[in-house]
Amino acid sequence: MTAAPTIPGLDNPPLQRREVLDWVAEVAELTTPDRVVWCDGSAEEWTRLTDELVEAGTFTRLDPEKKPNSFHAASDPDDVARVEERTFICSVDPKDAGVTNNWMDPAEMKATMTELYRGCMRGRTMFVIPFCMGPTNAEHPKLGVEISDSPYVVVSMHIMTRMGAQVQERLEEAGSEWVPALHSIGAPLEPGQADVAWPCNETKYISHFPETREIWSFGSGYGGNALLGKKCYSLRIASVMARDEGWLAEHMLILKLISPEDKAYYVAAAFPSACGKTNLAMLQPTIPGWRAETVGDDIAWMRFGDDGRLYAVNPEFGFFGVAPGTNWNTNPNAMRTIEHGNALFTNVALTDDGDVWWEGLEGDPQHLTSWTGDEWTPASAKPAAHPNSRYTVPISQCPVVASEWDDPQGVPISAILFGGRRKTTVPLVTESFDWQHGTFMGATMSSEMTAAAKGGKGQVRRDPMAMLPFLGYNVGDYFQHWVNVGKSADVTKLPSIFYVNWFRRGEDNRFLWPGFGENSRVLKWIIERLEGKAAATETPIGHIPSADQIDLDGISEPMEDIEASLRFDLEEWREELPLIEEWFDKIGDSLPTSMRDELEALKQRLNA
Ligand code: SAT
Ligand code: MN
Repeated sequence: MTAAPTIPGLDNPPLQRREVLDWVAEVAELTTPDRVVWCDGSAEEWTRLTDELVEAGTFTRLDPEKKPNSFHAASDPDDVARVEERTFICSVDPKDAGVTNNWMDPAEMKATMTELYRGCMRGRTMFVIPFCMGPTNAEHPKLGVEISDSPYVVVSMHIMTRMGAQVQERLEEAGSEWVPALHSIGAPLEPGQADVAWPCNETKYISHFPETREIWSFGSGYGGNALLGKKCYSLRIASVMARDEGWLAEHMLILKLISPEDKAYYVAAAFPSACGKTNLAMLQPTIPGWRAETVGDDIAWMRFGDDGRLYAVNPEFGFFGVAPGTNWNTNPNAMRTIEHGNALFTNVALTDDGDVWWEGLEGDPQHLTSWTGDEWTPASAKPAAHPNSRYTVPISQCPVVASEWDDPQGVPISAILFGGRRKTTVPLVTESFDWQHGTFMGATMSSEMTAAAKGGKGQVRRDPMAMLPFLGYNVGDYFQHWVNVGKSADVTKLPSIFYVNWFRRGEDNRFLWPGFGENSRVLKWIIERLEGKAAATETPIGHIPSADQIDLDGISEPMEDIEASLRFDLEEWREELPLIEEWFDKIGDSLPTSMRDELEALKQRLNA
């Protein structure tokens, strides 16, 4: 290792951990930034960086009367979502990446990316961001250090992670595990070259090295590609850690439900990106007496506690929610969280009076600046906000955040929900027969694609446990891991598994189920099933309630729509079988026999 003493800031680190210092020096020498800044996560740092970003034209400060301490950013129009075709799992053996991931040999990927990284921070500041996913006082904290040349990333990490000085102590502990996460936007500046508001590179790589637990990202500044603590660490790398250590790292929200008798239940739910996880996580129940609180909206780490129950922790510190469609009706608690300020809005529209707007938000703006910086009026053909535009806000500001959200013990999960976005076939709610059947439901989950990833919008694809883009290893081995987790547990303490679909449609394409706050009715039925209090009908695909078995008091939708949303349709399910078969064939040899057995059993039930 050679130090690069000529780079200002490099030689004055606030921490001593040798491996971290060596890695930072090595990266600085390769990427040759103008200076190095060690991030402390302070309010002063936030102010300095947001001021600089306003100065640079990347941020617009919003009117503090409307959104205090909040900013708007517009990305490059080509850097607006995760790039799944540029995301790689670089395991030593290609088999370990499996059929659902792009694979490249780790040495080859490192050689390629090293050349991209060479000199890539010229003219820029290299930020060193120590962070911790999950509470810093966890028994085994999940630490990381992100190096990034994007101040937008630093500001976002302030909101989304525990970072800076607060993680220092744990990082200094000899032997504590930490993940090096290297990020560059890949846009060096020549002397005198003017910068652009959102620098990035056409060439993008989001690479994961599961054996060495490293992340290398290049070319994008967008959330999922650049905030490496989120999907890259907390799902792709953590899923590998979880496989090796016997726990689960999942793309799930964590919701606390409180019954009229004041009994608390915790539910974890997996939905693909942009399918309403954040809305469900902040649900405002429409049924009297029931309350809901938020523990997490995107990621759940679940491990068994000493009492044999499965406990979930949210590794994140903020919400990175989809803006379009969010409003005082669909998600009033998100609106209140945002109103509080300290928020960052990316790719939404700007109003003429210093506020933000997006499709679906209240108000009837007659003139806006669209996310592309163009003038927008109601007559404009293009949307004012990008469909994957986002708000980034601290969880702690959520008015219904559960007091346990920051507890390193986590919360005991009673039910796990899997859900996709399907116009047909999948009923509003189905209860699995047991853990293995529930695993099969998760394994065969399908959804119409959304704007959260580039390309393919609307296409139905299998998205097992909503982890398709986030699995750090072979999907077949992942199903086996789920089955193993069930086998290792006391069945009486395992969460029950349910399959839900809020998105079923009628003939004229209307939604059959009202969704949002009304989903509390489905949750109530689920809780009553756990308590042995609710009835259901057994069908070939699982237990389904009839309309009169759900509390529909006060609902305004026509009863035939509700009934249609709950319907098990034999013909549709017979049509689904070859699609499941095709999916399982694609997985090939690594598919556990138990999943083939479940498919056979389903076939027999459907043909009985
Ligand atoms: O872009 S992120 O991956 O962070 C959000 C999402 O797609 O779920
Ligand atoms: Mn997500």
